[in-house]
Amino acid sequence: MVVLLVLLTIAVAVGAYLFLRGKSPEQRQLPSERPSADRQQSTRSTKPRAASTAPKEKAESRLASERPAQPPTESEGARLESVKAEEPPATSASAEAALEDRPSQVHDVVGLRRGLDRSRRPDGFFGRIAALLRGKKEIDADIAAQVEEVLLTSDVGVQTTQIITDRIRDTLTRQQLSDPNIVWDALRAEARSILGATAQATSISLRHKPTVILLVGVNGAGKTTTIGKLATRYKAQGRSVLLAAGDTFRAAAVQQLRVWGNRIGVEVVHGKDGADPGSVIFDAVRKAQELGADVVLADTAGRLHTKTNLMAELKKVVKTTAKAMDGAPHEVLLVVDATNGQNAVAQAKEFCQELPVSGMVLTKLDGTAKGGFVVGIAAALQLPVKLIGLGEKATDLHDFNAEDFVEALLGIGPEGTSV
Ligand SMILES: Nc1nc2c(ncn2[C@@H]2O[C@H](COP(=O)(O)OP(=O)(O)OP(=O)(O)O)[C@@H](O)[C@H]2O)c(=O)[nH]1
Ligand SMILES: [Mg+2]
Repeated sequence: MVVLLVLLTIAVAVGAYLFLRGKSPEQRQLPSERPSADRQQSTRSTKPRAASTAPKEKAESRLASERPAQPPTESEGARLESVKAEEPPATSASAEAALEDRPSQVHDVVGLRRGLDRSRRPDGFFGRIAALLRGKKEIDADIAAQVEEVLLTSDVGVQTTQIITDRIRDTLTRQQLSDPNIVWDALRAEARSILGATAQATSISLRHKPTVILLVGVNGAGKTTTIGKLATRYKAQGRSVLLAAGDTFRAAAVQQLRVWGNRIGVEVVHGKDGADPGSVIFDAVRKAQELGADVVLADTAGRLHTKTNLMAELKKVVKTTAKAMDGAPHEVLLVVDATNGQNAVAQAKEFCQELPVSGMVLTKLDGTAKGGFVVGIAAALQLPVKLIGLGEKATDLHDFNAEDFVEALLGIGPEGTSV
């Protein structure tokens, strides 16, 4: 009997072993370890999953583009040189486009948003409008007036604020006006349309050899710093750069430019204290031609737009530069301190009346909560914003792109707002 029982137990054990061996590892899992067919189905097919991975992918691709450009290695530099040597002369529009400042055209929305942090805080441009609209069942006249006030106090300007709010009232139905998300989207669309309209030819073209870029603006706007940032960028792209110390007025100005020059490893052409700024820039352009340099970045002394003699001096600088090279300066960039708000708009208008300004550089956007200023000044001057400064470091210079900027400043609606 005992023997029979032992034999039976062995037979059952062997049978169970053989049965289990015939199954796949997956089949051997305990039911509780296996994802249910329902769960698999639901994660594969529902929209929330698609929606939650898309921003991650976007963020990753943006983060990849966020990395600062590294200086080319020796071999990369040589490659760049040979590519440049092989380039045919720019004759057609497409050839010109190929010589645009392409490598810097990265879409760094993450970096932009970080730089615009003050504007996105609860007490900033984004935060204040979002707080007004969020959770509202109805956007009544009172809220509309408060939105207008935020736009006005964020230096969007009276006229532009009026245009934006009128358009929103005219285009949205009564029902749409009671939906905060729709109102928010309409605001974003207006900002995009205003900035987009002035955004043609925003890239700085480097098709001339050398391309001469003159920076002008009021005192302390960030001209010299922007030159340092641009020189860093161009050098990292393998281009040869010369700096012209056209600020012969301020005692420490040449030294400030030399510090940048030494740091980046580019030559600074300068004259004696009090020298004629035009002649310094003339010399720099001629030297760049001799050396076959790609870019001349010319600094000028800061000046108040109201000082007619100083504005006349700048006009002379432009004329003298043209004598050094036909068509130069190829860009006259007006550097504007964004923290000066509407004052800066008035100053900028005066500069534009006196000089062939080709675009703006808006600096210190990291230091203001009034990011709406960018929309205001672009609309008031009808002048492209070419670059924006978001800090003091060499890498804190961004190409301006209307889409990216609006995304960074007003991205995500009021209900899903994060400030
Ligand atoms: N936070 C911040 N500071 C900036 C930015 N651009 C320039 N600055 C700072 O602004 C100050 C003035 O910059 P400068 O480049 O000397 O200005 P400038 O227009 O050459 O001044 P002048 O030569 O006196 O007319 C410096 O302390 C810079 O570091 C920016 O985008 N963000
Ligand atoms: Mg300066």
